[in-house]
Amino acid sequence: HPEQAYLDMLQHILTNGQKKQDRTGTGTLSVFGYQMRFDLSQGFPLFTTKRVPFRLIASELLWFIKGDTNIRYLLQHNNHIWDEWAFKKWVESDEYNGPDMTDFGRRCLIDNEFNEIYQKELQQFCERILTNDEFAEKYGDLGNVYGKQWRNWTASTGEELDQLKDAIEQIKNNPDSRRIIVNAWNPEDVINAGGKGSKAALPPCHAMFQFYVINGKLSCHLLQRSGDTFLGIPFNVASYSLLTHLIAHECGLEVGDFVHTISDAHIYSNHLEQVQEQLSRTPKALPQLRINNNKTSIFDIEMEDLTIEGYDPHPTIKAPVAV
Ligand code: DHF
Ligand code: TMP
Repeated sequence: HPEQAYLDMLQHILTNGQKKQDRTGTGTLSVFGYQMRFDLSQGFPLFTTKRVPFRLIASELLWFIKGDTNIRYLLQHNNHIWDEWAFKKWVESDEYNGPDMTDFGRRCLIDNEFNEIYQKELQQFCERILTNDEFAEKYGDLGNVYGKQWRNWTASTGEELDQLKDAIEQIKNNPDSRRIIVNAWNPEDVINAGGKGSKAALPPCHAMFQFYVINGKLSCHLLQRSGDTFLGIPFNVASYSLLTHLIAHECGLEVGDFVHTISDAHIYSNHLEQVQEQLSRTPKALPQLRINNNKTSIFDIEMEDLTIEGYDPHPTIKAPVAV
């Protein structure tokens, strides 16, 4: 079963992972360098051993493809996966004068009273992003994250580069090229990222990807510097598989493999029970992706053009995200 590659990775980290501290203070089990391969013709790798919310993955990917970096678009699609990182910038700003939110990501897990205040504050923040243009412009923007780097990379000359569009042009016109790369890792933005005055809320985790065409099939290789294997990776696998499908659709190609290399592949110490639960389950048949045939360009695709058929996963497994 194609999903076994993922379950094997979780088991490999449980067995061979080293205890490693991390930026968020949560602690992980970690291995360095791991690769998975998914043959996309075998079904769409939206994992079935827990429910993975396709709608959130698709709206996040369309947000990247639009070149948008403001969480307002995500909130309009009822997608809250990036809230904490925008909220962090807001509560660390000089303009914030509400209740103390220092270290909110960890405190909300251990202090119920604080969690209530935090949830209220976060909800108000989202409401303000949705309704107040000026506020959204200032505090909804995550900075030079994926959308910016994919579509409007600013060169030292000031010129704006559209890496994604260029990659698609190369796939169409020069498919044997070994240079079809989109790079989100910009050292100018990343050095000191996350700190005050930095240019990105979180330095890109999925840092670089490359396409490969052979026998009329499009493959994609992603290099991810850091992977939260329980929460983030199922999203990343589905997201890049969707991107590969969309580009193949535009270019008149079939889909080949999605190859996923993760440098620091880790399981957070507060995800261990969830991982055990997931490993006790048997994968079911993978679903199929359908893309509206009346649209070709990936830049025109919207949520209603994408459907997942035959998805019957095991139930959701909840886990806290380390901020
Ligand atoms: N930080 C960390 N520590 N891990 C991440 O995976 C991560 N991912 C980010 C940003 N920062 C991160 C962006 N992607 C969720 C999934 C992906 C994601 C952010 C969050 C998440 O919480 N997923 C939950 C619930 C989603 C929901 O229903 O709202 C899940 O169960 O998959
Ligand atoms: P880091 O910047 O200290 O590596 O923390 C980022 C965390 O977020 C790390 O656990 C990896 C995880 N992550 C993913 O796994 N996938 C993603 O798409 C993103 C944005 C983050």
